[in-house]
Amino acid sequence: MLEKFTKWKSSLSSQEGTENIELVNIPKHIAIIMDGNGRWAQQKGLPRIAGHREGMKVINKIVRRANELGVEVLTLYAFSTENWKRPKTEVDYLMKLPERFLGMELPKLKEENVKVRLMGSPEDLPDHTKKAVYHAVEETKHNNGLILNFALNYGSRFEMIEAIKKITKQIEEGSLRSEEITDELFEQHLMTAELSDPDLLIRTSGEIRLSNFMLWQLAYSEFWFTDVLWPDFNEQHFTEAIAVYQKRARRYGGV
Ligand code: V07
Repeated sequence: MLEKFTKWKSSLSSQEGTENIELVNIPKHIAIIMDGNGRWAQQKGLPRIAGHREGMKVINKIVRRANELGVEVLTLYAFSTENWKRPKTEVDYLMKLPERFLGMELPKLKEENVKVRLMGSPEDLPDHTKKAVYHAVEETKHNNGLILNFALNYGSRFEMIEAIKKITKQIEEGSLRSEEITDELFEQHLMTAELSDPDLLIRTSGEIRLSNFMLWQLAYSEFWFTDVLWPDFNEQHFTEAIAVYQKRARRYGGV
């Protein structure tokens, strides 16, 4: 039993503590709702966009740690279908973040064998945003390391309605019978068709709800909530969430 546990000391940041983490039973797919960026800025008397910019910097650290630990898929909720309701100046700023992030990080992501993937409706994004994200997807499509899945203009109910429409169309065309609708078939029509369901959901900033995020896919996932605001989130919090996941898995006799 003992050899299953390894003291994990970060090579990235010297101020970090050592976490007890098992290098077996790492969650394969981790999904994160990166909440609290606006609040972080407001608390500091800064404009909300300053929080989004700071939140963007956190992603690098988490991607690196996820890759080191052998996580297979990291899904990040970057922009929801509801976020269009925010003030135009904020939306315009948010829509610049994908190209900013990729402009700085794409070379490193390529080097680290990360595969960038998207989930959502890219059609409604501004052309400059689309261009940047499609370029990143194209440039990393042959990579076989960590899948970095950005939920961009994503909403779970919309995703499911779209799946129902596709299935209904096949029935109308006669290529499918309604008896053939199973959860496996439904899943194949979601935007996560090639991905496993998340094993662990992390939400920052103290909100204890799903907010229309991966409602189908999170049916059996472990949830970990923290009051920490996303710009303050770090590798240590991430490792703690994984450690809690592993403790729960052991308690339920899963391993
Ligand atoms: C956004 C920074 C992180 C905190 C949450 C909200 C603000 C990275 C991206 C991104 C998206 C797609 C992609 C590469 C990077 C991003 C938006 C907002 C809209 F292919 N951060 N980030 N996109 N924030």
